[in-house]
Order: sequence, then C-alpha cells, then structure tokens
Amino acid sequence: MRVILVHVRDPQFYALQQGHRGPTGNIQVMGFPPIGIMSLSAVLKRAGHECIMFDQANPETPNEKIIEAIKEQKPDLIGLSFLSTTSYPYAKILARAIRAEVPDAKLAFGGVFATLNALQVKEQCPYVDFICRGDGEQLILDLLDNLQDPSGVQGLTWAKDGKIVHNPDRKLERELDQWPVPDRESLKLDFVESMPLDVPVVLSREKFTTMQTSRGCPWPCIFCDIPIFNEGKWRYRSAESVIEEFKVLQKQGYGSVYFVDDHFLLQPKRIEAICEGIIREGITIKWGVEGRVDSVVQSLFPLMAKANCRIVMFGIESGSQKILDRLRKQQTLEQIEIAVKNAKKAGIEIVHGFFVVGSPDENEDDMKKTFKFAARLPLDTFGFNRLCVYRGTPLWHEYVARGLVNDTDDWYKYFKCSEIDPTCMKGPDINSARAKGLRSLFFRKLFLHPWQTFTLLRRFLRYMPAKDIYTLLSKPFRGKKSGATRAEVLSRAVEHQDMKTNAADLTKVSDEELEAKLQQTANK
Ligand code: B12
Repeated sequence: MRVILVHVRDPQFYALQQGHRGPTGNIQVMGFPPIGIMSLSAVLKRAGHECIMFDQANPETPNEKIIEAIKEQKPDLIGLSFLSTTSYPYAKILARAIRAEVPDAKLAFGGVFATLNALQVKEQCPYVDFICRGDGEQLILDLLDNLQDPSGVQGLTWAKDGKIVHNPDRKLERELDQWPVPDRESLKLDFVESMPLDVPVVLSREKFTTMQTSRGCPWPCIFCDIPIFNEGKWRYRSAESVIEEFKVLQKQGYGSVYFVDDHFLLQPKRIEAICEGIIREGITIKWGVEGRVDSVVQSLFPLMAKANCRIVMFGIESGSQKILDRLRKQQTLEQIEIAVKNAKKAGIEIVHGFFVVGSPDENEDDMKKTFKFAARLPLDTFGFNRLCVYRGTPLWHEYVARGLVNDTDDWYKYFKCSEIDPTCMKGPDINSARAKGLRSLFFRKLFLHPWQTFTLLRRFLRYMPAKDIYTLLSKPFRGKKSGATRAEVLSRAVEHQDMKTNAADLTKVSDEELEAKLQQTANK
C-alpha cells in the first residue's frame, strides 16, 4: 500500500536562508529532521509498503505541492505528524485543505499532542479519520491492514456511524531494537545543526541528524508530559543496536548527531557499552545528549568525551531551590553545580543549561538568584524560556483545580504561566528582570570565564557573519532604542521568541481567523 507522511510545523521557524543549498544540492534547513515520520517510513518500507515523506520546513514543498502529490499518488493513507500545541493549527489547516480537495482520502494524525488530546482532537477535526495514540511503528502497520474496519487497532481514536470510538491503548512496546534505522535519506533536505536547540546560531555545517536511543523519563517535573506519554517508564535500545545505527550514519556521511532521548543519562552499563562501541568501530561522528544533573553516569563523562560526545544539555531550570522544589525537579543546586563542573572537567565541548523564568511563586529575587547562579556555573550556552503549561501535565491539573484553566475550552491553547497564574510575576516584569539578568550574566561571564566566552564567540564566528553576531550579542544592551525588540534580550532573540509568541497566539484563535492570518502572511 502507499502512504504519504507529512511532518507539520511552522515553516518560518526553520528555513535557513531562502533557497540556500548544501554541497549535496539539497535545500538546507536549520533544525531537527522529522525523525518521527522517518521512523515510520522505515517500518513501512520494510513491510513492503511504499512511503513518500514531506516536511513543511522545506520551502519548496508548500501545502499546495503536498496536495498535488496526494492527487497524483493517490495514497491509501495520509499521516500528518506534529509535536505540539503550536503546530496543531497548521495540522488542522492542512488536513482541511486535503479533505476539501481529496474528499475520499484516509487521513490520520499522530504525535505527542494528538496522543494526549485524542478525543478532543477527533471531535474538533471531524475531517480527520484517525487519531493515532502513542508509538506509531506497529500501529501504522495494523491500521493499513484494517483500514476499512479498524475496530481492532489498539491506540486508535476514530468514528463509527458518526460516533467517536476510543479503541483501547496499545501495550507500551519495550522491544525497541526490533525497529529498523529511520529512513533519513529519502527526504531530500539537509539539516544544519544550530545552537542548542532551535536557536539561529549555526554550530556546524556538517551533515546533521538526530537519533533516538531511549524513550521516556520517570521524573515527575510539574511542567512535563513525557511521563504520561510513556506511562512513567523509561525504555531503551541496546548498545549494539545504537552502534549499528551509528555505523549506518557514518557510511551515509553524517558528521554530527543529536539524541532526542528524554533522558539519555541513565543506565551506566549501556552508556559505557555505547561509548566503547563508538571508539572500537572508529566512529568519528560528534554527538550530543540531554539529561538530568543527578545522573549517576557522571563518572562516565570522560569516556563520553573520548567517544566524541561534544554536547551535554542539562535541565537546570532555576538558581533558586524554592523554585526547583515548586517545579518538583527533585534536584539541588549543589547537584547542578557538580554535574556542570564534571562535564566541563571531562572535556565536553558544549555544556548547555536550560532555564525557565516566570514560574509559579517566583519573585524578582528568585530570578536574580537564577542569573547569578548561571553566571557562576561554567556553562557554555544557556537559554531562559518563559514557563508554559500544557494539557496533561501536573501543572495543568493544578491549574484546572485552581480554576485558572478550563479543561473543556482551553485544552488546545498555549499559555505562558504568567498569563494565567497570579502567583507568577507579570509578563513585562519577567521580561525586564530577564533583560537585566542577562546583561549582568554577560558581564559576569566575561570576568569569571573569559576564555570560555572567547571560545564561544569564536565558535559563533565560524559559521555566522560578524554582523549577525553583533546584532545578537548587542541586543541586551540596546535598551529602549531598539523599538519593538526593546524587551528582547539575547536569549529571546536567539530562541525565536517573537515567532514562538506568534505561534502560541495562533493556538488561541478560531480556525477561520487562523486561515485569514495565514493568508495575510502568505501575501506579504
Ligand atoms: C526534539 C524535540 C523538539 C525539536 C524539534 C524536533 C522536530 N522534529 O521538529 C525542537 C527543539 C525544535 C522542539 C520544539 C518544540 N517543542 Co519539542 N520536543 C522534542 C522532543 C524532545 C523529541 C521529539 C522527537 O524527535 N521524538 C522522537 C520521534 C521518533 O517520536 P515522535 O515524533 O513522537 O513520533 C512517534 C509517535 O509520536 C508516533 N507518531 C508521530 N507522528 C505520527 C503520525 C502517524 C500517522 C502515526 C500513525 C504515528 C505518529 O510514531 C512515532 C514513532 O513511534 C519531544 C519529547 C518527546 N519525547 O516527544 C519534545 C516535545 C514534543 N516538545 C514539546 C514542545 C512544547 C515544543 C515547543 C512548543 C517548545 C517551544 N515553546 O517552542 C516547540 C514546538 C515545535 C513545533 N513545531 O511543534 C513538548 C510537547 C508537549 C505537548 N503536549 O504539546 C514535548 C513533548 C516535550 C515535553 N517534555 O513536554 N522540540
């Protein structure tokens, strides 16, 4: 059977430069490849099906082109894959357009957001036939075998005789080694590695991709829904299977890989075996991971560095213990300090800190502590995002109980916590405290870690014009004169804050308004 899979996202986030091509002749896109659909494509092809993939990050395949391909190829199933609340509006638009032009198409949605909101999505999007929940590998095969009557397909939400049917959940698959290596080469796009994670600072021009070696994270942080998606479990692939994938990537010419695992730094034995395998097989690919600071794996940081691990990103969140406890991070400031120092001492080239600002019960003093703490740590890069709340997370449940969100009306909306929670600082105050914090962080970094600052700048300059670096770095210091961007500071600028805010706003408008807005953007 023939399947078309589309990775849906806000296209303006990703295209590097209009029409920019890499050495392969493919369009270059800054960001992460759509490993979800690439994983499904490999599974489908192995089972003898045909699969064609599209990624909305590609400026050369706008929705019209995708619809043209659907008309031409007449697929048995069209799967739209998207990650989060912010891409849901784009998924709706595309699905409606497909339904209008190809009335008999079989349309499916999948991904984390669709999984966690399956009933609501099915009700809001009657033009989508199937909402696929959880892991998609076996599900999509089962669905293709039962397209006419999917009553026995576990993990599916669909409609029969106008009534929504929520088939039972699929048992969480633990045998991840059974799945083939993702089909990375069929999508004619080259991905460029940017500063962690989706910020517009190019880190390397080598062929870049992502890999997933484990799924899930068992910790109960109040802002995260990963434990729900994975039923609180952590599942992993064997070291042998990870090495086999590395060998394939090396042959395909990849120079750098980022692991999209929710928490890579678990199970020392597996990590040791992965690192030893990389060294033994002479694999030269550089790689990066994310993990918690309380990981017991830290004694392996030197081995990881030897095996070409060059990026470790920690979820630090705050420099105030009070806020860490409020977010139920179950980590201490001391653990953070030790982990960052250990990673640097071991020779990890880039150690990144994810921070959040605008948390419940956070005051200006807590924010000051966060920036002071960040300055003291030998971090190479950092990001300070505004805390947001997603449906399904413990924080969402708390907000429902406190009457701050309405589960029936607000489920698809994207809220910065400060917009709805009176215990948060007000948005403009958070922004100005963040601007101040970043300015002082910059100065402190210059004095406390001058060599590190210098190497960071040198790294930026390797692939970016000096003018762009200047614009980026001077932002926090330009103050009110810089007009609309006056509240913007480095982290906001580099993290696409404007675009993120626009994307977030789009989740709150009606479908009609949304279409009008998209039309306006297209006509600009
Ligand atoms: C890497 C990543 C990113 C990357 C982008 C990756 C990309 N390809 O574009 C970056 C950094 C850019 C990013 C951005 C954002 N992200 Co993010 N991201 C992730 C992360 C860590 C991994 C995603 C991944 O690659 N998974 C691996 C692949 C194999 O899995 P998958 O895509 O889920 O696909 C599987 C199934 O879902 C299913 N499936 C998927 N599609 C389909 C379709 C069909 C038809 C079928 C049958 C099955 C199916 O089958 C696949 C194989 O099993 C996840 C956490 C997670 N574990 O999911 C967060 C996560 C998805 N992100 C999240 C968020 C909030 C965001 C942002 C909104 C953050 C922000 N404020 O900007 C943006 C939104 C981006 C967007 N356009 O939607 C949240 C979503 C929460 C929610 N409920 O909505 C998550 C869950 C993190 C979290 N802890 O809460 N993200």
